[in-house]
Amino acid sequence: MACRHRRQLPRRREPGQADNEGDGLGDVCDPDDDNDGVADLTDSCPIDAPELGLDADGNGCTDTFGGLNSITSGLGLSSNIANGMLAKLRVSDDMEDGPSQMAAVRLLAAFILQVEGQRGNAIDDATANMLVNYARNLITLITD
Ligand SMILES: [Ca+2]
Ligand SMILES: [Ca+2]
Ligand SMILES: [Ca+2]
Ligand SMILES: [Ca+2]
Repeated sequence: MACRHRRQLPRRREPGQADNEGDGLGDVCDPDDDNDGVADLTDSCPIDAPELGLDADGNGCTDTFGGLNSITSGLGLSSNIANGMLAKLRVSDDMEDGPSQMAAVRLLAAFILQVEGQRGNAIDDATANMLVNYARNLITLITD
């Protein structure tokens, strides 16, 4: 379906044109279908806005253990640092569904401490901020 020029038209829903978040701009014409501030072209979840703004990496999706795992894996850290960080995430992820929520939170706190330990060394400042915010978002999601 073509995107019609409708700048002069009043805001209204057009029948037959999907409008995911109901802002009056049909998906075809809407550069951001879920109004999360991440444009469709770069939004990994184009019709799903992150929960409570819990999107530390700005990919347009609610942050997940899997997401932090792949970011951490992709940092190019030396294997002893990366393995320690990834192990904390893996065990925390295993625990958060069970009765060990607090253990999962403690492991994420340990992950944050490890990031802080590498800040300015193996991990640059901006990346460290993102990783810490990401891990905090996971804590929020676990304890919510
Ligand atoms: Ca819309
Ligand atoms: Ca979006
Ligand atoms: Ca995200
Ligand atoms: Ca999104």
